[in-house]
Amino acid sequence: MNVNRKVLTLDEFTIQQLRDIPNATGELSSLLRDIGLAAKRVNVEVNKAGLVDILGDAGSVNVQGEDVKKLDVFANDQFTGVLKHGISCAGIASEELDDYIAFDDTESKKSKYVCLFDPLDGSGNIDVNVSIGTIFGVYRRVSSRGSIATKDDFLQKGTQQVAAGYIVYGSSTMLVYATRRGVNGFTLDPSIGEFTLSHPGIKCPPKGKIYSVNHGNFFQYGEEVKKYINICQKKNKSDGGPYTQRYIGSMVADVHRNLIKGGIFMYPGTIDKPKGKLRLLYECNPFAFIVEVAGGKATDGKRRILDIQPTELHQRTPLFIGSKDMMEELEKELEG
Ligand code: AHM
Ligand code: MG
Repeated sequence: MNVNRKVLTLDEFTIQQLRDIPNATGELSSLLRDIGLAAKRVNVEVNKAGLVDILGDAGSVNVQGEDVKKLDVFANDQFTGVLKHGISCAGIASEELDDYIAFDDTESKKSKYVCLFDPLDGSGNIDVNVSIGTIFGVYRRVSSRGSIATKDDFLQKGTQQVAAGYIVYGSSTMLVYATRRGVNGFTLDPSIGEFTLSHPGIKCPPKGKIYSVNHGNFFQYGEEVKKYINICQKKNKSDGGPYTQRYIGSMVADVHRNLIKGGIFMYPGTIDKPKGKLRLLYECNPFAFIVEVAGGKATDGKRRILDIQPTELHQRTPLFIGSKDMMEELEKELEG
Protein backbone atom coordinates (compact mmCIF):
# COMPACT_ATOMS: atom_id res chain seq x y z
CA MET A 1 0.00 0.00 0.00
CA ASN A 2 1.29 3.45 -0.90
CA VAL A 3 0.83 5.41 2.32
CA ASN A 4 2.36 8.56 0.81
CA ARG A 5 -0.43 9.12 -1.66
CA LYS A 6 -2.71 11.76 -0.21
CA VAL A 7 -6.01 12.43 -1.88
CA LEU A 8 -7.76 15.39 -0.31
CA THR A 9 -11.49 15.11 0.23
CA LEU A 10 -13.77 18.13 -0.12
CA ASP A 11 -14.05 18.42 3.67
CA GLU A 12 -10.30 18.14 4.23
CA PHE A 13 -9.65 20.72 1.52
CA THR A 14 -12.10 23.32 2.83
CA ILE A 15 -10.82 22.89 6.39
CA GLN A 16 -7.22 23.17 5.18
CA GLN A 17 -8.09 26.42 3.36
CA LEU A 18 -9.45 27.84 6.62
CA ARG A 19 -6.11 27.55 8.35
CA ASP A 20 -4.81 30.47 6.28
CA ILE A 21 -7.74 32.74 7.06
CA PRO A 22 -7.53 34.53 10.41
CA ASN A 23 -10.86 34.62 12.31
CA ALA A 24 -12.48 32.06 10.01
CA THR A 25 -15.36 30.37 11.80
CA GLY A 26 -15.70 27.28 9.60
CA GLU A 27 -19.26 28.16 8.63
CA LEU A 28 -18.52 28.27 4.91
CA SER A 29 -16.81 24.86 5.08
CA SER A 30 -19.81 23.51 6.88
CA LEU A 31 -22.14 24.92 4.23
CA LEU A 32 -20.05 23.43 1.42
CA ARG A 33 -20.09 20.10 3.22
CA ASP A 34 -23.91 20.29 3.35
CA ILE A 35 -24.03 21.02 -0.38
CA GLY A 36 -21.68 18.08 -1.04
CA LEU A 37 -23.99 15.81 0.96
CA ALA A 38 -27.11 16.90 -0.95
CA ALA A 39 -25.19 16.46 -4.22
CA LYS A 40 -24.31 12.87 -3.31
CA ARG A 41 -27.95 12.09 -2.60
CA VAL A 42 -29.07 13.66 -5.87
CA ASN A 43 -26.33 11.79 -7.71
CA VAL A 44 -27.69 8.46 -6.46
CA GLU A 45 -31.14 9.30 -7.81
CA VAL A 46 -29.79 10.67 -11.12
CA ASN A 47 -27.90 7.41 -11.64
CA LYS A 48 -30.99 5.32 -11.23
CA ALA A 49 -33.32 7.69 -13.05
CA GLY A 50 -33.73 5.25 -15.90
CA LEU A 51 -34.54 2.39 -13.54
CA VAL A 52 -37.15 3.64 -11.18
CA ASP A 53 -40.29 5.61 -11.43
CA ILE A 54 -38.66 8.87 -10.46
CA LEU A 55 -38.50 9.96 -14.05
CA GLY A 56 -41.13 12.05 -15.71
CA ASP A 57 -43.17 15.09 -14.90
CA ALA A 58 -44.17 15.58 -11.33
CA GLY A 59 -47.43 16.86 -12.67
CA SER A 60 -46.87 20.43 -11.58
CA VAL A 61 -45.54 23.52 -13.33
CA ASN A 62 -42.78 25.70 -11.86
CA VAL A 63 -42.92 29.48 -11.43
CA GLN A 64 -41.42 29.92 -14.91
CA GLY A 65 -44.38 28.02 -16.39
CA GLU A 66 -42.29 24.96 -17.25
CA ASP A 67 -42.97 21.31 -16.45
CA VAL A 68 -41.35 20.15 -13.24
CA LYS A 69 -39.71 16.72 -13.42
CA LYS A 70 -39.72 14.46 -10.40
CA LEU A 71 -35.96 14.70 -10.08
CA ASP A 72 -36.18 18.51 -9.96
CA VAL A 73 -38.48 18.21 -6.99
CA PHE A 74 -36.25 15.63 -5.34
CA ALA A 75 -33.12 17.75 -5.86
CA ASN A 76 -34.86 20.87 -4.59
CA ASP A 77 -35.98 19.05 -1.44
CA GLN A 78 -32.51 17.64 -0.80
CA PHE A 79 -30.69 20.96 -1.09
CA THR A 80 -33.34 22.80 0.91
CA GLY A 81 -33.37 20.08 3.58
CA VAL A 82 -29.63 19.83 4.20
CA LEU A 83 -29.23 23.61 4.28
CA LYS A 84 -32.14 24.01 6.68
CA HIS A 85 -30.73 21.40 9.04
CA GLY A 86 -27.15 22.65 8.77
CA ILE A 87 -25.75 25.43 10.93
CA SER A 88 -24.59 27.93 8.31
CA CYS A 89 -27.56 28.91 6.20
CA ALA A 90 -30.27 31.39 7.17
CA GLY A 91 -32.39 30.80 4.08
CA ILE A 92 -32.54 29.70 0.48
CA ALA A 93 -34.00 30.75 -2.84
CA SER A 94 -34.43 28.21 -5.60
CA GLU A 95 -35.35 28.27 -9.25
CA GLU A 96 -38.06 25.75 -8.40
CA LEU A 97 -39.80 27.86 -5.74
CA ASP A 98 -42.01 30.93 -6.08
CA ASP A 99 -40.44 32.71 -3.15
CA TYR A 100 -37.38 32.49 -0.93
CA ILE A 101 -37.51 30.49 2.31
CA ALA A 102 -36.17 32.09 5.49
CA PHE A 103 -35.47 29.31 8.00
CA ASP A 104 -37.09 30.18 11.30
CA ASP A 105 -35.31 27.87 13.76
CA THR A 106 -32.85 29.41 16.23
CA GLU A 107 -29.68 27.89 14.72
CA SER A 108 -30.56 28.98 11.18
CA LYS A 109 -31.42 32.51 12.30
CA LYS A 110 -27.94 32.78 13.83
CA SER A 111 -26.34 31.76 10.51
CA LYS A 112 -24.17 33.97 8.38
CA TYR A 113 -25.08 32.92 4.84
CA VAL A 114 -27.93 32.53 2.39
CA CYS A 115 -27.76 30.20 -0.59
CA LEU A 116 -29.42 30.52 -4.01
CA PHE A 117 -29.55 27.54 -6.33
CA ASP A 118 -30.88 25.86 -9.42
CA PRO A 119 -31.29 22.35 -8.00
CA LEU A 120 -31.35 20.51 -11.32
CA ASP A 121 -30.36 22.47 -14.38
CA GLY A 122 -30.81 21.02 -17.85
CA SER A 123 -33.70 18.89 -16.65
CA GLY A 124 -34.95 18.50 -20.22
CA ASN A 125 -31.96 16.16 -20.63
CA ILE A 126 -32.78 13.77 -17.76
CA ASP A 127 -34.78 11.29 -19.77
CA VAL A 128 -32.13 10.96 -22.50
CA ASN A 129 -29.19 10.22 -20.22
CA VAL A 130 -27.34 13.48 -20.90
CA SER A 131 -25.38 15.41 -18.24
CA ILE A 132 -27.35 17.66 -15.91
CA GLY A 133 -26.25 19.73 -12.96
CA THR A 134 -26.82 21.83 -9.86
CA ILE A 135 -25.70 25.47 -9.63
CA PHE A 136 -25.33 27.48 -6.39
CA GLY A 137 -24.25 30.89 -5.11
CA VAL A 138 -23.55 31.79 -1.48
CA TYR A 139 -23.92 35.31 -0.06
CA ARG A 140 -23.23 36.79 3.36
CA ARG A 141 -26.61 37.99 4.57
CA VAL A 142 -27.18 41.75 4.87
CA SER A 143 -29.82 41.42 7.60
CA SER A 144 -28.54 41.00 11.11
CA ARG A 145 -27.69 37.59 12.48
CA GLY A 146 -30.20 36.32 14.99
CA SER A 147 -33.11 37.72 12.98
CA ILE A 148 -34.99 36.04 10.17
CA ALA A 149 -33.49 36.44 6.64
CA THR A 150 -35.14 39.03 4.40
CA LYS A 151 -35.59 39.44 0.63
CA ASP A 152 -32.66 41.89 0.53
CA ASP A 153 -30.36 39.04 1.55
CA PHE A 154 -31.24 37.34 -1.74
CA LEU A 155 -31.34 40.37 -4.03
CA GLN A 156 -27.62 41.14 -3.85
CA LYS A 157 -25.31 41.80 -6.78
CA GLY A 158 -23.26 38.83 -7.93
CA THR A 159 -20.09 40.63 -6.82
CA GLN A 160 -21.22 39.97 -3.24
CA GLN A 161 -20.95 36.20 -3.60
CA VAL A 162 -18.66 34.60 -1.08
CA ALA A 163 -18.58 31.34 -2.97
CA ALA A 164 -20.28 29.80 -5.97
CA GLY A 165 -20.19 26.40 -7.54
CA TYR A 166 -21.83 23.66 -9.52
CA ILE A 167 -22.16 19.93 -9.62
CA VAL A 168 -22.17 18.15 -12.95
CA TYR A 169 -23.78 14.70 -12.95
CA GLY A 170 -21.98 13.32 -15.98
CA SER A 171 -19.70 10.47 -17.01
CA SER A 172 -18.36 11.08 -13.52
CA THR A 173 -19.84 13.44 -10.96
CA MET A 174 -17.89 16.57 -10.21
CA LEU A 175 -18.31 19.41 -7.77
CA VAL A 176 -16.50 22.62 -8.69
CA TYR A 177 -16.54 25.62 -6.41
CA ALA A 178 -14.92 29.03 -6.33
CA THR A 179 -14.09 31.47 -3.60
CA ARG A 180 -12.12 34.63 -4.27
CA ARG A 181 -9.01 32.54 -3.63
CA GLY A 182 -9.52 30.22 -6.61
CA VAL A 183 -11.54 27.56 -8.35
CA ASN A 184 -11.14 23.91 -7.43
CA GLY A 185 -12.77 20.77 -8.80
CA PHE A 186 -13.58 17.54 -6.96
CA THR A 187 -14.58 14.25 -8.53
CA LEU A 188 -16.87 11.89 -6.69
CA ASP A 189 -15.07 8.65 -5.91
CA PRO A 190 -17.97 6.18 -5.76
CA SER A 191 -15.85 3.58 -3.96
CA ILE A 192 -15.61 5.77 -0.85
CA GLY A 193 -18.54 8.12 -1.49
CA GLU A 194 -16.36 11.23 -1.22
CA PHE A 195 -15.63 14.18 -3.48
CA THR A 196 -11.85 14.18 -3.90
CA LEU A 197 -9.69 16.99 -5.22
CA SER A 198 -9.04 16.24 -8.89
CA HIS A 199 -8.77 19.70 -10.53
CA PRO A 200 -6.87 22.07 -8.22
CA GLY A 201 -6.56 25.74 -9.21
CA ILE A 202 -8.71 25.69 -12.36
CA LYS A 203 -7.87 28.47 -14.82
CA CYS A 204 -9.94 29.19 -17.90
CA PRO A 205 -7.61 29.27 -20.93
CA PRO A 206 -7.71 32.84 -22.35
CA LYS A 207 -8.02 31.50 -25.88
CA GLY A 208 -10.31 28.68 -26.89
CA LYS A 209 -11.81 27.13 -29.98
CA ILE A 210 -15.27 26.18 -28.81
CA TYR A 211 -18.39 28.31 -29.18
CA SER A 212 -21.65 27.17 -27.65
CA VAL A 213 -24.99 28.62 -28.68
CA ASN A 214 -28.42 27.37 -29.71
CA HIS A 215 -28.21 27.69 -33.50
CA GLY A 216 -31.92 26.96 -33.76
CA ASN A 217 -32.54 30.51 -32.54
CA PHE A 218 -30.05 32.10 -34.98
CA PHE A 219 -32.59 34.18 -36.89
CA GLN A 220 -34.01 35.48 -33.61
CA TYR A 221 -30.69 36.97 -32.46
CA GLY A 222 -29.65 40.60 -32.90
CA GLU A 223 -27.45 41.53 -35.90
CA GLU A 224 -24.26 41.92 -33.79
CA VAL A 225 -24.68 38.47 -32.24
CA LYS A 226 -25.28 36.94 -35.68
CA LYS A 227 -22.15 38.69 -36.91
CA TYR A 228 -20.07 37.27 -34.08
CA ILE A 229 -21.41 33.75 -34.72
CA ASN A 230 -20.42 34.17 -38.38
CA ILE A 231 -16.93 35.22 -37.26
CA CYS A 232 -16.71 32.01 -35.19
CA GLN A 233 -17.78 29.97 -38.22
CA LYS A 234 -15.23 31.60 -40.51
CA LYS A 235 -12.18 31.27 -38.25
CA ASN A 236 -9.28 29.56 -39.93
CA LYS A 237 -5.83 28.44 -38.88
CA SER A 238 -4.24 31.85 -39.42
CA ASP A 239 -6.61 33.61 -36.99
CA GLY A 240 -6.74 31.04 -34.20
CA GLY A 241 -9.35 28.71 -35.74
CA PRO A 242 -11.00 26.64 -36.86
CA TYR A 243 -13.61 26.87 -34.10
CA THR A 244 -15.93 24.05 -33.24
CA GLN A 245 -19.54 24.37 -32.14
CA ARG A 246 -20.63 22.38 -29.06
CA TYR A 247 -24.03 22.75 -27.40
CA ILE A 248 -25.39 20.15 -25.01
CA GLY A 249 -28.38 22.12 -23.77
CA SER A 250 -27.27 21.68 -20.15
CA MET A 251 -25.57 24.91 -19.20
CA VAL A 252 -23.59 23.23 -16.42
CA ALA A 253 -22.03 20.75 -18.83
CA ASP A 254 -21.50 23.35 -21.58
CA VAL A 255 -19.85 25.94 -19.33
CA HIS A 256 -17.86 23.29 -17.45
CA ARG A 257 -16.35 22.03 -20.71
CA ASN A 258 -15.54 25.54 -21.89
CA LEU A 259 -14.03 26.46 -18.52
CA ILE A 260 -11.62 23.55 -18.74
CA LYS A 261 -10.88 23.60 -22.48
CA GLY A 262 -11.39 27.28 -23.32
CA GLY A 263 -14.46 28.55 -25.14
CA ILE A 264 -17.44 30.86 -25.12
CA PHE A 265 -21.04 30.09 -24.14
CA MET A 266 -23.88 32.35 -25.25
CA TYR A 267 -27.55 32.52 -24.44
CA PRO A 268 -28.50 35.83 -26.08
CA GLY A 269 -31.87 37.54 -26.00
CA THR A 270 -34.17 36.68 -28.91
CA ILE A 271 -37.01 38.54 -30.63
CA ASP A 272 -39.51 36.48 -28.63
CA LYS A 273 -37.52 36.57 -25.37
CA PRO A 274 -35.38 39.73 -25.26
CA LYS A 275 -33.97 38.72 -21.86
CA GLY A 276 -33.11 35.21 -22.99
CA LYS A 277 -33.89 32.20 -20.84
CA LEU A 278 -31.34 31.99 -18.08
CA ARG A 279 -31.89 33.30 -14.57
CA LEU A 280 -29.57 35.91 -13.15
CA LEU A 281 -29.62 34.69 -9.56
CA TYR A 282 -29.58 30.91 -9.92
CA GLU A 283 -27.57 30.35 -13.11
CA CYS A 284 -25.73 33.42 -14.39
CA ASN A 285 -24.31 34.94 -11.20
CA PRO A 286 -22.74 31.73 -9.88
CA PHE A 287 -21.15 30.94 -13.25
CA ALA A 288 -20.02 34.54 -13.76
CA PHE A 289 -18.28 34.42 -10.38
CA ILE A 290 -16.59 31.07 -11.07
CA VAL A 291 -15.46 32.02 -14.58
CA GLU A 292 -14.15 35.44 -13.47
CA VAL A 293 -12.14 33.89 -10.63
CA ALA A 294 -10.75 31.46 -13.22
CA GLY A 295 -9.66 34.40 -15.41
CA GLY A 296 -12.59 34.61 -17.86
CA LYS A 297 -15.40 37.12 -18.34
CA ALA A 298 -19.22 37.21 -18.24
CA THR A 299 -21.57 39.91 -19.54
CA ASP A 300 -25.16 40.40 -20.65
CA GLY A 301 -23.81 41.96 -23.85
CA LYS A 302 -23.46 45.40 -22.27
CA ARG A 303 -22.81 45.02 -18.57
CA ARG A 304 -20.73 42.74 -16.40
CA ILE A 305 -23.17 40.13 -15.07
CA LEU A 306 -21.85 40.47 -11.51
CA ASP A 307 -22.62 44.22 -11.47
CA ILE A 308 -26.34 43.86 -12.24
CA GLN A 309 -28.54 44.87 -9.31
CA PRO A 310 -31.28 42.23 -9.13
CA THR A 311 -34.82 43.47 -8.60
CA GLU A 312 -36.67 40.15 -8.70
CA LEU A 313 -35.77 36.65 -7.60
CA HIS A 314 -36.55 35.05 -10.94
CA GLN A 315 -35.26 37.69 -13.34
CA ARG A 316 -33.66 36.56 -16.57
CA THR A 317 -30.73 37.97 -18.45
CA PRO A 318 -28.90 37.34 -21.72
CA LEU A 319 -25.55 35.69 -21.01
CA PHE A 320 -22.17 35.67 -22.75
CA ILE A 321 -19.47 33.89 -20.76
CA GLY A 322 -16.09 32.32 -21.27
CA SER A 323 -12.46 32.73 -22.22
CA LYS A 324 -11.12 36.26 -21.89
CA ASP A 325 -9.83 36.77 -25.43
CA MET A 326 -12.95 35.31 -27.03
CA MET A 327 -15.15 37.50 -24.84
CA GLU A 328 -13.14 40.57 -25.84
CA GLU A 329 -13.56 39.75 -29.51
CA LEU A 330 -17.31 39.38 -28.94
CA GLU A 331 -17.46 42.67 -27.02
CA LYS A 332 -15.87 44.48 -29.98
CA GLU A 333 -18.67 43.17 -32.22
CA LEU A 334 -21.41 44.02 -29.74
CA GLU A 335 -20.11 47.58 -29.41
CA GLY A 336 -20.62 47.88 -33.18
P1 AHM B 1 -33.64 24.71 -17.05
O1 AHM B 1 -33.16 25.46 -15.86
O2 AHM B 1 -35.14 24.74 -17.19
O3 AHM B 1 -33.11 23.32 -17.11
O4 AHM B 1 -33.15 25.52 -18.35
C1 AHM B 1 -31.85 25.96 -18.45
C2 AHM B 1 -31.17 25.23 -19.55
C3 AHM B 1 -29.68 25.44 -19.57
O5 AHM B 1 -29.02 24.44 -18.87
C4 AHM B 1 -29.37 25.36 -21.04
O6 AHM B 1 -28.20 26.03 -21.37
C5 AHM B 1 -30.57 25.97 -21.66
O7 AHM B 1 -31.64 25.75 -20.77
C6 AHM B 1 -30.92 25.36 -22.98
O8 AHM B 1 -32.01 26.04 -23.53
P2 AHM B 1 -32.39 25.91 -25.08
O9 AHM B 1 -32.95 24.55 -25.24
O10 AHM B 1 -33.41 26.99 -25.29
O11 AHM B 1 -31.15 26.12 -25.88
MG1 MG C 1 -31.77 25.97 -14.88
